[in-house]
Parts: sequence; structure tokens; C-alpha cells
Amino acid sequence: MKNTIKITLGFIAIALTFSSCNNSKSSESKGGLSSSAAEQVYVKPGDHDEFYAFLSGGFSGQLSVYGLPSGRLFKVIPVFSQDPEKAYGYNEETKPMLMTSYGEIPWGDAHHPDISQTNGVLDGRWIFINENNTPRIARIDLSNFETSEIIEIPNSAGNHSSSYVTDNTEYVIAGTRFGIPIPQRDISIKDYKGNFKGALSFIKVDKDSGQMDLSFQILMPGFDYDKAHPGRGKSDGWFFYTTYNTEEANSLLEVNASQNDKDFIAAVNWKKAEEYIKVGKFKTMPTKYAHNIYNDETHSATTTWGTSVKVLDPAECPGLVYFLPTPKSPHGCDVDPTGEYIVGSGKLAASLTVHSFTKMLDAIKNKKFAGEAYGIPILNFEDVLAGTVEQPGLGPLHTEFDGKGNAYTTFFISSEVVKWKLGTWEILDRQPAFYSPGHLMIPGGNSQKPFGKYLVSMNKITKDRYLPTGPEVCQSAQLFDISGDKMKLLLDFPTIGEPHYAAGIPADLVAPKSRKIFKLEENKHPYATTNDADTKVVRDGKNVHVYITTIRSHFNPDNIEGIKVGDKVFFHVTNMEQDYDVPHGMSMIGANTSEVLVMPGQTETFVWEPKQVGVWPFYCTDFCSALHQEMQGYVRVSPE
Ligand code: CUK
Ligand code: CUA
Repeated sequence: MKNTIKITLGFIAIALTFSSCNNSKSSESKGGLSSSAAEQVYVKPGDHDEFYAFLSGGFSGQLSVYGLPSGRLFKVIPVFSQDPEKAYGYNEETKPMLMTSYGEIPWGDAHHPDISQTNGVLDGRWIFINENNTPRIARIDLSNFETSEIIEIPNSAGNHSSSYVTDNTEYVIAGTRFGIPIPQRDISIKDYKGNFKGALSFIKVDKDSGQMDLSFQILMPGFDYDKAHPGRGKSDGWFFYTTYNTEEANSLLEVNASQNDKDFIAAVNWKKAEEYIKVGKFKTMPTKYAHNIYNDETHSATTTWGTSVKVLDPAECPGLVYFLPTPKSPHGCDVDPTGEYIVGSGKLAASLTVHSFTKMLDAIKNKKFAGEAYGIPILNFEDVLAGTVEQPGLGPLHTEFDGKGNAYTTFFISSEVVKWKLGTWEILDRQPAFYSPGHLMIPGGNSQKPFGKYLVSMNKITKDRYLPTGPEVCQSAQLFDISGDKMKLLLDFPTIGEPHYAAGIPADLVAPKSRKIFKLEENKHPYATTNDADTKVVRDGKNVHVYITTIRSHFNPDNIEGIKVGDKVFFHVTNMEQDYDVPHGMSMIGANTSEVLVMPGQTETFVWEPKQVGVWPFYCTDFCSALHQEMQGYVRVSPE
């Protein structure tokens, strides 16, 4: 067994080198873009794209918005990281969004966006995304493309099997990556086995407001967990996710953590979990977690604190969790649009394993188990197997579906996307990707209704695809046309951070609802000034509140006196414009943590603590009119 693994891993290195170097040589293998490909991605100036694609920003912590088929970048939505471009995490209104039980954290690692669904179909209301490092889930409102809410996930470490919505967005589900001591305590790392656990969290989503609420957790054994997929249609009510390191090794050298011939896909019956919660079969664990909510009306965020969580122990809840043996450290876990097939991608396996939901239910009904792990029944591999895709490629990672009975899987090592048929398991097509794809995305490709026209492959290695920009080059995405029998490469486009996963949606499900303006008369910000006559400077001890308005092209007031060294000055800036797309910014010399960018009709606040006497300038940061450069002012600072 050891030898096989060594050989496999050796081959990974060889295959990777091979695919990177070899492909770079010939222009044919670079995609051989024909003029028809160019026509297919060409969106005439002034015309709009057909799809939105939301690509996770990976270690940038953000979510990027692209158009398909053009591959044009429209926006980077700040989510887990500060962003000076939008003043997110800099102005007083959004700073609380970054609060956690560890304090304010200005950075995150965002992997998996997922768009809300109604009856298993994308509804375009919200998009959720996970933060791995300091476990959190965010909800972004697609009517304004702003982060509305961030909830911290306790008892989790490496919040990676997240964030995935159920058929009616009842829950967004979040699984831990690492096993950890729960509750945290001082214990020898060598005592991992049996002592560490991993929480699977169910976050209830209010169907009107979208507001999240940590409903309950299931304390799973301390394996490591990876990608996940809620059941769809017939399997709605279940949740599936992969485990690796079922050996529970505390050091993941392959000799330790890749010993077992099979790891598991965990099948979790969340409707059953709801029943157990209802009858009180849970323990209440004290814990502390931040819940940050942004209020659109007052344009401000507040943090509230969770103090406990309900936890279920699968060993005490029969029928809650089952394990489906799945070969060789499965990474991806994807459920097809009918809900019948559960695809497990064993990273080190020679074939793709597909489980059958129907067969799984039969095996459960007949109580045919191969054994158990921590009180969780393990089903027989043969009993749940629907089929295997033989020799599909090397290093399978993730699968999406086109809604026409086809599946598409990325292969990291052999660097390709492979199209295969559900049910017959035959391979229909394969196309090289440049290079080493991780996830792929078909708009709606993880829902009951995929829009199977385009596929985006998100590649881990870029190498020679763009002009060199030093040792660091951007990540690469590639667009394929999948409307025909064969996939056709249309376009390369650069991305931000490391896009892990993405979510795509037809533009007409989002664009018509997009908010263009905030009405000034509806501005409920406590420090708003909606009238030039109401601007003022109010002293409250050492705190000074400056109510300031902006309109093309001046600040009012623009000459401010009466400020003293040692004061804490709050600039409350209201943008009185009522035209679409006329923001004003404001920054103050030496304001080291703050700036604002205020949309028409809104108010934002930043803080300045003057350290020296003098007359200090401020100006508008956003080029707003022909007289933008005149949009400036002075603050006089006198001795204490
Ligand atoms: S993981 Cu990155 S390639 Cu975070 Cu979805 Cu598989
Ligand atoms: Cu206002 Cu530039």
C-alpha cells in the first residue's frame, strides 16, 4: 500500500511538470482560439453579459463579480477583508462586520460561494460564502452587492465544507476541516484519535430577510473534512461531504493519513436532525461567537454575541449520519441535479466513484452495515455504488452538471476537464486546462436546474498564460462553451486571489432587481444631514462630531475651526447626490485608519485624531465632476 502511494505521488510531480512545460510550447495546445471563439465572447461596447459569475477571492477574502462570456471584472465585493476602494472595514459603519470572538480581523480566506435557491433553482436573492481560517459565513445581498451579514462558527477550525444551501435555502451548511478538541483544552496532540471532533453547523436562513441564525451543530468524529453538497430533489433533506484522514493521524504525511483504502462520504439526514432538536435530544454548549449585521436603512453594522449552541451527538441519534466508503482520500463530493447520484472524487484513486441515493436508502432500510465508526453505521461499498467512471484522468477534484445528463470533472494532475455521462459512466470528451484546475463552475451547476451553456475552469497554476508580472502571476480562469457535444475553449481571464469555487447565474435573475440609488429622504443614519442648512460641528467633551454634506463639487462646511489636539473627530459625511453613480469620497491628511466612499443618499463616518496644531487639508477621493479637484477643505487644529 505504501509503495502504491509513493508511486502515485511521484507521478503527481511528473505529470504536473509535464503538463505545464509541454503545453506551453505549442500554440495549438494553448487553445488555438479561432475567430468564432472570439465572436462568442465578444460583448459589444455598451452591451451586457448574459451571466454573472461570482468567483471566490481565496486568500484575498473577497468575492469578485465577472461577466460571462466576456470575462470582464465588474466588481470586487469586500467580504472578509478590508477594502480601501469601498472603504469597507475603514468607515465606522462597516468596521463591526469584521468582528469575531478573537477581535477585529481584517482578513479572511474565502472559498465557496453559493447562490440562494427556491425549489432547487437559483433565485438570485443572496450569495453566501465561507471563511476558512477564522470560521465564518457571510451573506451578500444581490440587490445591492454588499455584504449584509457575517456569522462566526464556533467549534469549527478551517470552515471548509461550506457554504452550501439546501433546496429552499432553509439552511446554509458549514463543515469544519480540522478535528479539534471541543471544547478547546490543553491536551497532547498525540491524543488526537478519539478526542478530537469536528462540528457540522446548520445555519437557518430567514426566508424573507435572509438573516442567518446558528440553529444547531452535529459533533462529527475528528476526521478531516472536505467538499460538500446538499441533497437535491429526491435527496433533499440530506447533506453529503467527504472525509479524509479517517485514520485520524495527527500528522498528515501520506504514510499516516492516506493508508486506508477507503475514506468516507458522510451522509447526514438534516430533516432527522431537526426532529432530534425538536424533541430536545441536544446538549447546550456554552460558547461565544460574533454575529455582525449590516442595516441597509441606517447604513451601519452592529455586532451581537452568541453565547451557546445546541449540539447533537450522532452516536446518540440513530439514523442521523451514515458513512459511504469512498476510495482514496476523496476531495470533491457533488450531487447531480436529480439528487440520485453522489460523485466522490478520490484524489489518489484511478476511477471516479458514484454512489446511488436510492441504493443508500435501501441499504439503510435493510440495516446492511459493514461496521461502525464512533457509533455511526458504515454502509457496504458495493451496496451503495451506482457506478464508476474508469480511468477518467489523474487527480479528480470537483464535478458540476449541465442538466442534460452530463457531468464535468476537473483533474488536477492530468490538467484537464473531462465530460462523462451519468448512468452509463462513459467518457464523452476531454479538454486540457491551463493548468491544473481545482473547481469548475457551470451557472446553476450544483442546483436542480443548471444553465448548461458555459463552464468556467478555475486553474491553480498560470505559468505562461499571460504576460509575466514577476515571480507572482495572477490566477487563471478559462471559459468553455459546453452547448455542443464537445467542449470548446473560448477564453482565458485573470482572477483575484485564488478562486476556489464560483457561482454563476443568468443576469436577468439579478440585474433587474439591482439597486441604483438610496433616497436621501429615506436616510435613517443617526448622523445624517440631508440639508445643507443643517451642517454643524458639535462638541461633546473630547469627541467632536462634524456633520458634513457633499454635492458636486463642494463640502459643506469646507472650513472647519475649533478642533483641538487630543480631540477625536468624527466626520459624518452625507452624499446629497440623487444621481446614479455619483459617489464622493473623503480623506483627511494623517487619518491613518479611515476614509470613506459615500454613495448617493448615504452617510458614512470616519475618525480622525489630530496630533499637531496646524491647518490640515482634506479632499474628495473619487473623481466626481469637472470640479472634482476643487472639492477640498481645511481643518484648523488649535492647542489643547
Ligand atoms: S477546495 Cu480549493 S480546489 Cu477549498 Cu473547494 Cu477543491
Ligand atoms: Cu466629489 Cu470628487
